[in-house]
Amino acid sequence: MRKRVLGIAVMGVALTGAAACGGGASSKTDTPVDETITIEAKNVKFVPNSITIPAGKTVKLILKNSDAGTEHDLASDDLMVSMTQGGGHGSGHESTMAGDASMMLAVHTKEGETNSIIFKAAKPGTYNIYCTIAGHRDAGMIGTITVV
Ligand SMILES: [Cu+2]
Repeated sequence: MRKRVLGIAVMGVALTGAAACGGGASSKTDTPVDETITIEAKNVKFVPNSITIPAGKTVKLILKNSDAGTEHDLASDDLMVSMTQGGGHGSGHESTMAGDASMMLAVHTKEGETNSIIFKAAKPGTYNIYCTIAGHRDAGMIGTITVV
């Protein structure tokens, strides 16, 4: 019984730590966010594999890689977004686009790590997402983001 409580507490700390570690020593954590969504990359699948976000609002998308031994990313060929924070290829190389550039949605995580991006999607619609790591898309690592 006590062990279970302790385990949950430790996990909470670990998650908080991972979320706080955005990759830069002085990463901006004060960006106002309208909605936060977490997608887990697990067993070469997105969980959930279908999300809905509000158009024109600031959305924080957290990609949590729970698979040992492989990196994952989440990318879209057709969802153009204004990136406020994050993106690029993980730790150290945060894109600092001012938010006026339209770029394709992409977030990358190494095994066991968590990364996030903050962005706005302007155009309502349903967009495909997938993992660009070789073989993962064919293995079913696909999904959709619906902007409403
Ligand atoms: Cu993958």
